[in-house]
Amino acid sequence: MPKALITGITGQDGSYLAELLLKQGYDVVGMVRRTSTVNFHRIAHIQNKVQIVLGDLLDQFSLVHILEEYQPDEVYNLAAQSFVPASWNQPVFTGEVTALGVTRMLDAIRIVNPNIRLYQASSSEMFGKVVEVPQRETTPFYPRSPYGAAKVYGHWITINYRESYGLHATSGILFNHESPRRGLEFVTRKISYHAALIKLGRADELRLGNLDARRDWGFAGDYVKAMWLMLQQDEPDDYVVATGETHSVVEFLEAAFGCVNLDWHDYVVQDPKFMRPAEVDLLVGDPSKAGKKLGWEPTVSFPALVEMMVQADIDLLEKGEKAL
Ligand code: NAP
Ligand code: G4F
Repeated sequence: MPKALITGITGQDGSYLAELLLKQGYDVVGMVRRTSTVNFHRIAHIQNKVQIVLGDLLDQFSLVHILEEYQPDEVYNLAAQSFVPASWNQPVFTGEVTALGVTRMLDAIRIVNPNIRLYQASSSEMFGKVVEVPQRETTPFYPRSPYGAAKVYGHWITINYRESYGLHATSGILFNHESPRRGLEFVTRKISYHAALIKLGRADELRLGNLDARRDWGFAGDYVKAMWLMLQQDEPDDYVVATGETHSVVEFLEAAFGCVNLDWHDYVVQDPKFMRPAEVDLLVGDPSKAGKKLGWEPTVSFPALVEMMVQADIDLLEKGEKAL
């Protein structure tokens, strides 16, 4: 039975990836950091099928000990401070986790067992103020936030350990991917949740920042399949994973409020609090390499994704469950 270690298993992607790997017959180990209250809501349904181990990307020895103890064949490094606005509030912390955390994991692999395959969660935020449309593996980076800059470091140190030590270290440059398990602070889930709240009469406004930003939004369940496919290749490489379509925040609003037969103009208030010091205006990826080499393609369209998220939030609220 192959064994995989997932860092960030309590996050959106970690939960979908754990489900996928369990279905593929993997023994799954999930690394979690110590918190004062348990935050396993995304993996509650599979908690008895995975092994949970305490560790932190800030703590080098915890990574070495976990690799020594569990001897995984594959490591999926999904852990990060992943919220872009928080990276301006905590730029050093973001660098420690999202950038240097990658080096800590790469070095732990090099020391314990250089045959372990690594997936590094790189991001389309690295393209930032884009110099080419659409963005592909060869597009130069121009990050626009401490988060984006940290991800550029993580991306290049992954390539460097591949070239320096021959590690099977692969970097997936994933464009935005969403789901009902997306954190409430990200714009898609903020919109789907508020559309549901407003429809059910439990809120009367939604405060947002820049409505003109454009993103290439896909479904997280599709994107974790690409991560797994990358580690099944004989050679490590870098891959863009995207839908190839771009939509604005306004288009997301139209679709989401359309699902509940409301007009978003009646509820949305623009609030300077949610504007960013430097914005990423347009992201759209070219996933043709992932299509050709991995046989990967997205299965969920933009309207289907929006509807899935709004419906899930309505169901959640109608059941009286707390949104997390
Ligand atoms: P997420 O929901 O924010 O999950 C992040 C995970 O990292 C959580 O499990 C979190 O644990 C964990 N974590 C944070 N700091 C840690 C530390 N110091 N040590 C150990 N674990 C730590 O993010 P996501 O959307 O699933 O994204 C997964 C990865 O892909 C991230 O690296 C993100 O930057 C990257 N990415 C995401 C997207 C996207 O659109 N979703 C696109 C490109 C790249 P807690 O639960 O304890 O907070
Ligand atoms: O949903 P967002 O916060 O995602 P963002 O910044 O694109 O980052 C996400 O995708 C990256 C991949 O490109 C990941 F690497 C990263 O970890 C994360 O998952 O914001 C999307 C857009 C931005 O342009 C933002 O300015 O929506 C705009 N926006 C407008 N109003 C808002 C809001 N974003 C948030 N979070 N909240 C608002 O009220």
